[in-house]
Amino acid sequence: MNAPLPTRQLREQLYSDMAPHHLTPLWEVLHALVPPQPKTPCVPAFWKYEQVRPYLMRAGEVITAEEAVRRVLILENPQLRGQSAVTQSLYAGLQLILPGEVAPSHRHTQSALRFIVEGSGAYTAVDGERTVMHPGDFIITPSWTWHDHGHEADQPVVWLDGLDIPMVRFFDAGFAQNDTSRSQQVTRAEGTSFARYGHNMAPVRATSPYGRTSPIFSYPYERSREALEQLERSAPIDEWDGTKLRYVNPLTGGWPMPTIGTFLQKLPAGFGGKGWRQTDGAVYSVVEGEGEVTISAGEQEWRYAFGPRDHFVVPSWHTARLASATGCVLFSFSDRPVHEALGIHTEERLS
Ligand code: 1HN
Repeated sequence: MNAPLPTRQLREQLYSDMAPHHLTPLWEVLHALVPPQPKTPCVPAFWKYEQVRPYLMRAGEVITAEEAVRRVLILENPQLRGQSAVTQSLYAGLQLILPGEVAPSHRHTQSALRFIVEGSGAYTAVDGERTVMHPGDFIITPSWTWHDHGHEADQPVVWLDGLDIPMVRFFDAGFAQNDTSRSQQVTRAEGTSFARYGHNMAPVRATSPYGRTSPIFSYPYERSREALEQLERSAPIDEWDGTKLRYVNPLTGGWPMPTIGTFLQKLPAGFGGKGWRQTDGAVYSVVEGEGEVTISAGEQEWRYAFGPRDHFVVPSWHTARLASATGCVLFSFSDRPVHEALGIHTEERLS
């Protein structure tokens, strides 16, 4: 007679017997499935513009915008290489368009934002309306709208693309189509969307033309910066954020995009901010000035000294704090609208 098998062996036998039937025991993975606090595979990362720019310009020499469709260097999280992701839910990239080029018209269910990093005079066309880009402008391409980019001025133009690609991939909900024409026809004068929706007014019978996405295609930097500058002079400065505003959809007061929240903040000269952490991982684009971000998780610490056009990512539930001797302006985006929609957004401000 065989002696009874030890418990461990009995369990292993069970696992291997049921494996061919696509069954697996929960109790072996339970703790990893519901960790006591968020545990992201992402790590903080920093892209210094003067290091990235030469590669972008080389890309401009080896492929045209037309051939590439979109000539972009993806900012990949070092722990998510090969996944085209800067966080688990978000995509970021730096796109280059050169004078005379066209990035052909297409549409997809993924929503996109552009934040202009360098150069002026390129345009993006969304749903029949062109918008000329200037540094610091925040531009939206709503889900499933035709969009193409072109450039009729004389300097390279570079912008940060932020898309919800990993999120849409997670839900297996991506559709895309190429347009029959290279550049879409212009059907509305430039500035129409801003005139209709960008002045604390709206058409009397306004229905939301792009569903849950803002009807404003471009939020000009000049206007956003002016607001921050005035508030910095005349209102209390937040000890964590400096002076920080979020962009809004004027028809709802909510986020400008259903999946991505966007922010602009100004740190005054001499700012030494307190630390915070939150569940939404965020990508930052430095607009003006210099500063330093310190990010920590457990025993590990990352410290980046940043200047204009540098980019960095603060992953979920990593503690971050900002400092600036000279004062600076930072644009950022995160997946916060989705956390809020799901009722799981959590933020902790450390004293
Ligand atoms: C896209 O359509 C753009 O329109 C940029 O500029 C980046 C990344 C993946 C898929 C589509 C654009 C993109 C993209």
